[in-house]
Amino acid sequence: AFIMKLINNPVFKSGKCHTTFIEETPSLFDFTGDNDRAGQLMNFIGNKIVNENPTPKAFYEDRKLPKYDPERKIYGARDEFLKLGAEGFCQKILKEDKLYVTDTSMRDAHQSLIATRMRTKDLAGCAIATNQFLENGFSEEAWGGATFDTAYRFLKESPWQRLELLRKRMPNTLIQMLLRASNAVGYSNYPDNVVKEFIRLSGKNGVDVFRIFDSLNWIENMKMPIEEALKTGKIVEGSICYTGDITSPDEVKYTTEYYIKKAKELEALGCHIFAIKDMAGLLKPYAAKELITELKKELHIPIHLHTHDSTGNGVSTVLMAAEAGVDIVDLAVESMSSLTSQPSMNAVVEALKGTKRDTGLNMDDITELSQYYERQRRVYKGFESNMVSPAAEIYKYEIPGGQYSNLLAQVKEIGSADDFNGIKELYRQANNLLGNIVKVTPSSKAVGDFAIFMFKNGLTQDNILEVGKDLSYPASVVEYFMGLMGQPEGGFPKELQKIVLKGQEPLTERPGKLLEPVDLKAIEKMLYEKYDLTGCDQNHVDEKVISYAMYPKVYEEYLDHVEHYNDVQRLESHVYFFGLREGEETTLKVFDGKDIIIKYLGRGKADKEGYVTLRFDVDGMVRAIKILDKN
Ligand code: 3PY
Ligand code: ZN
Repeated sequence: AFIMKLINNPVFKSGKCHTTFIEETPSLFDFTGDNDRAGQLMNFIGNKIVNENPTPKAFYEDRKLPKYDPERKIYGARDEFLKLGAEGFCQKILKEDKLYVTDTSMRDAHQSLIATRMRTKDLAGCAIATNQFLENGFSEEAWGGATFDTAYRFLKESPWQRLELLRKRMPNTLIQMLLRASNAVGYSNYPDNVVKEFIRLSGKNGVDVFRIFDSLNWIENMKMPIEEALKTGKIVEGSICYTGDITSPDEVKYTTEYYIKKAKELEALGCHIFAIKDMAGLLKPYAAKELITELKKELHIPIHLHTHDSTGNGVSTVLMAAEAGVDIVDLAVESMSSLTSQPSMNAVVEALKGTKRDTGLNMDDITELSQYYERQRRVYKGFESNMVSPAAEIYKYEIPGGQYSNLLAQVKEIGSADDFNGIKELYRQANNLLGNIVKVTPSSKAVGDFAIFMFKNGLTQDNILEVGKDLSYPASVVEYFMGLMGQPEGGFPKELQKIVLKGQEPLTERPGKLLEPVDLKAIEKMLYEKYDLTGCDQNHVDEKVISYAMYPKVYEEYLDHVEHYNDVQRLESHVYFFGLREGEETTLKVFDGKDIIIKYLGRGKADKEGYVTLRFDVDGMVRAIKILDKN
């Protein structure tokens, strides 16, 4: 492109140019043709180098994918599901001794350990191997929860493309997602038509298992999403969040009977599987034994256990549950496990090897997978939480894993790390003041926001009704007391509700029912007018429309990013986050199977306007770009 520009330049053609002609003619370097993908990506990388990474970039060894046997024919859980249907397959699981395993490495593990930052490129890099190694397992949790908005927001990639790619690379594996009932993959209730359309598209485009929970365990909020998920023909897991401690003599609310009652309600709604979702890792080993034993007596569908290892008791909890007959458990491959993530798959696989509950997974296979994640995880070091050891005190405070590390970061911003103990105690008090509720996205946010608010305003559970009378409360707390998250077990504490709502009338009905439907057709029209959607089939247009409906601002920022820099998801992760070192090159796989090799040659000094010229070698051609130094 450069040579063409040069030989077609009228001054160059006339032969009257100086030796400095090239340096003095910036237009020669202006590659803004519509197929100038490399130019856009150079700008993206250049910006990372100049503006976002002041410290020298670390060295990352070449990306090494896990080894697998390309000849091996796989017959996995998805094949069995396609043969037997959702109910048939789940009933078959119920009869088997094998402990089925879900690998959470592609969703909850990185959500809990590295702030949901793992990119599609890294997930896709081990997807074929995962499909093979998980042949005897149940599913790969790879979608939903916080991964949806994070993909657009921080990774500038489409979660739908991630689903499509993983679907292709894991044809024999059930892909599982986490759905926050009427909150879909968002943080507040959406109108019914949005939730329905989102579920339809998720099922159509690759999700095989829907795990559905409500942040207050309010079944009323779960009915419509369960019904819609059942319509897709996929596997539906109704899930109840574990809170409190069934083994404590003081537990009067979240008792074994509470969970049995909820589980039966979900079974009656037609769920194929019942899941216990222990998002904070509160289910102690002996509690797991009791709970699973009692649930097994009452239910006629398999039980799936989800827990976190935040307290350090995760593997014990899983083994006790296995002993009591749990059918499926969530685990993460070793290098993505423990602390705020799931318990280690490798540990459980080895512990049960040769026993009646043998998982059927192969230790060498999952070690290979674990080593891959270990290599990739290094790139995400900046997103690791400060938690370096388990914290059994979580039993007391009931703070979900992800929130625990978040809260620590928040506390450091507003005060000193020493205040953390005080904040944790306020979190406990805030939970009581809100009515001792289930704490999981988004209800956990209300508790966390409330605790910070109490800290800043010198409030405690003893003085709040007096001292806090005239304060205005955080949005999430108001939303909670308005009934916009649903109804908590046992109702709202009335006195505090009055103080917070200041005369507003709270809802008593399901919020989704009252919210005005979103005009999806109008969004489609707007997107067509504003963006180039040529080549998009209706399915892809529908994905765009629903993404906009749920996250208008975040989604538009993503579209603008794509327009400006093109598709960045195929860049290697260390290049995406840190750019290139001088002399370093990266191979970019483009969709038509072609590779572009981009090498960073070096930079000049900033000019008067503050622009820095960066030189690259793109497929053997030297190209330069100018980036404004914003520092
Ligand atoms: C989510 O909603 O993203 C969760 O992981 C809740 O535990
Ligand atoms: Zn979880």
